[in-house]
Amino acid sequence: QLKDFPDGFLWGAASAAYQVEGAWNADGKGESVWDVFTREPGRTFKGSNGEVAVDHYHRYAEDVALMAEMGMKAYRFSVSWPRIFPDGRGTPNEAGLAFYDRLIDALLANGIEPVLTLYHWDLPQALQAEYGGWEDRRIIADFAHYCVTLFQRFGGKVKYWVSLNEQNYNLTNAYQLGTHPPAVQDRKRFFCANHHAFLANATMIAAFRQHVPQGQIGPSFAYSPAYPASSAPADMLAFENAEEFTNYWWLDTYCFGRYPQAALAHLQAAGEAPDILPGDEAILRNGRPDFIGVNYYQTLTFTENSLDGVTMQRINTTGQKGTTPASGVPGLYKTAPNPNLTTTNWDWSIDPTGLRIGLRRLASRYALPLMITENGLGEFDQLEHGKVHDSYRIDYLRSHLHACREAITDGVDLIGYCAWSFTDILSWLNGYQKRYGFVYIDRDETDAKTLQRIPKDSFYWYQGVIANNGAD
Ligand code: BGP
Repeated sequence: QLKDFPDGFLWGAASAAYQVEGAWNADGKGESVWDVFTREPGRTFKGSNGEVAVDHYHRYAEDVALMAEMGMKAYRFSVSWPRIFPDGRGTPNEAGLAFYDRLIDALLANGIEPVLTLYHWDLPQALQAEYGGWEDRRIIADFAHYCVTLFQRFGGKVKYWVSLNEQNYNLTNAYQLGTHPPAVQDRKRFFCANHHAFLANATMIAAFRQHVPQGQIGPSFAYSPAYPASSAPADMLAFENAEEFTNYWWLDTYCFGRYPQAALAHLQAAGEAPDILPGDEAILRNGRPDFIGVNYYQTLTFTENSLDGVTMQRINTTGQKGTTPASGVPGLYKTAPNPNLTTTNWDWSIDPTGLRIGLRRLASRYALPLMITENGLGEFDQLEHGKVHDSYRIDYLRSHLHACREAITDGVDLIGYCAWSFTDILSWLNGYQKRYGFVYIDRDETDAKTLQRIPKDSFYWYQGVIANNGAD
């Protein structure tokens, strides 16, 4: 007998500023690193960018009305740092703050809990240009100043805060794969940028305790639980290595304030470890979150990697199935296909049981409440006679919600579920063709068309799920 979702469960959906807002230079907003990066040829799918996106900045009232119609209890969105501080720091831009006041007030008026993400990758370009963004310790104070500005402004009405969205995925792309700005491929710089992000995160959480004592804060982590490709000891070791380097490097540091030991020893020997200064460990220990935000899309399976040079992860950005090669770190691990799982067109494994396993692992290791801050299916949707019949998305979400109930029955303290995403949005590297929303948006890569909002079949299905508190 499965347990029910708890009363007050946060049934929601999510978005991120750069992916939905558009209005890239409206009302005093400064440039973000993504505004600049997407203008460089070949960086994104068919040159798609977020200059207009789905124009949520101007159409937020219509979007909130649709959320209310769906019965949503929570909406996770992010604040654009350069909308608040066009130069990254200094005096806040009142027009930027006022936009988020309007959005938050509209949500609250409709009984929708705002879940505010402080950072979803749109770093002010000014800070990247001035000192290299996350690679410099000055980012710690600038990020704290930006966050405290938001705590003071919105702390009275926003209870749930997400600190950094997918530091692991974003900085891996930015400093190892070279696919997000600043498009570097250097492991030493990668671990250095991460170290500063950890310090910035912990510093800001310490400030949060003073400014928003009744609030709850935690990171959103791109969590792909690892499997071993076989029970061969070499594969088990590769799996352990992958867990430390792809998951616990971040999660242990957020939650325990220290790096996992074997991974740190390896990096020190390889000359790739971050420079840890006296005092850093005390700062990290002071930043324990209230919950862990889980962005779950897939599990990854690992096998041994002899020193044959499979290094860089490759990301499928076309939707052509079966085009993603293995990736990993020589001597430690590399990915392997999992013959037990099917995949999406972008080669992401579909594994609801992996979600149950992952939630249990996190609950046991960290003893914190968990919130699913992203989960969803990116697909090529078709508009047919004014409707989108996305039964494949309903199947995906239904099976993952079932896994959530199993995890709750296993004792996991799960407080919310924010599907990715509410409307269709810009996918960072995949353009507008990879759609996730409950609400279809009439636009394509370069043509913003009408931007009309059209609820898909999944919209009405999720409406029923929420009305029945998860009984579908
Ligand atoms: C996460 C990001 C989201 C979103 C999602 C889907 O990594 O936090 O911003 O983009 O993944 O990814 P994609 O758009 O690449 O399919």
